[in-house]
Amino acid sequence: MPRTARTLTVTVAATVVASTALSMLTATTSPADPIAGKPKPGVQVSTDPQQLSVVGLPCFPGLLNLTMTNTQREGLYADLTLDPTGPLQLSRDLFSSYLPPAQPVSAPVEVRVPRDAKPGKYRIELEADRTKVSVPVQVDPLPPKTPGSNVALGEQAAASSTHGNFALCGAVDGDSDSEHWDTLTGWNDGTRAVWPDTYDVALATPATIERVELYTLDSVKYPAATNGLRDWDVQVRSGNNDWRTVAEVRGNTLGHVTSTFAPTPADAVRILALAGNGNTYSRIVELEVY
Ligand SMILES: [Ca+2]
Repeated sequence: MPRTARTLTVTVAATVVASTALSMLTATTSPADPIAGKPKPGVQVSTDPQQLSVVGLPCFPGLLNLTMTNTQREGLYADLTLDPTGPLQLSRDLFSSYLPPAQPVSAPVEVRVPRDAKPGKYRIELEADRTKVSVPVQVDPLPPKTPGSNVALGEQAAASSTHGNFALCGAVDGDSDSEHWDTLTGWNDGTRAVWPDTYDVALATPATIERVELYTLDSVKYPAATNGLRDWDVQVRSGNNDWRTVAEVRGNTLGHVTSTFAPTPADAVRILALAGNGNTYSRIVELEVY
């Protein structure tokens, strides 16, 4: 046999052995094989933002977006647990989801603290499939309420309904810019073409009020004349469960409407929404009370 042919035979055999060794190596380092030692976590965890500041106003939650990413080749179900320290209160303590391979899956969590929470540094501990992430949370002092300040800012809101894509507290978050409508800065009711709808804000302490400023949706894309609130009553409550109308707005096509009335004691303010332009939803970008 010529020397060249013998050499070729040996080379082929070596290639087969090397290939088998490689496949065995791959198998023994698979994350699913317990003999290979501690497997790598199959889920990556991240948050946006990576740290947060909150303040003890009931309707001023910090918002954190949670993301899990499956780093394995097969889909899996994962549980992300959330464990807050100190006075932090979370809208969820668990985010469970099916995770397709390599596709991030996200969910929001609202972070609140009581009005009397001690300012300072706290944390939210996240864990999913042995991946741990610690999110720093700064609790800031309450903003001072001076004469002339908006007494509805960040206070407890309630509504007849809220559309799933919007935030109840969005109308008292201090942002009245309609161009931010898609960023949860506004309230949109959840009963299309059905009225009335109500949006209430409970004041922290009873106050004498004389002016309400209402910003309804009025952006370049969604003008007030076709998407904003058209007809509503401004109502106040003081010391009992009766709502008293102090101002009426009818036929509105503007984005910003000021209602003034005789100074009146109030512990809560309600917008009784009666009709919307376009006959779809009640939309309030911001409600201010002075
Ligand atoms: Ca707002």
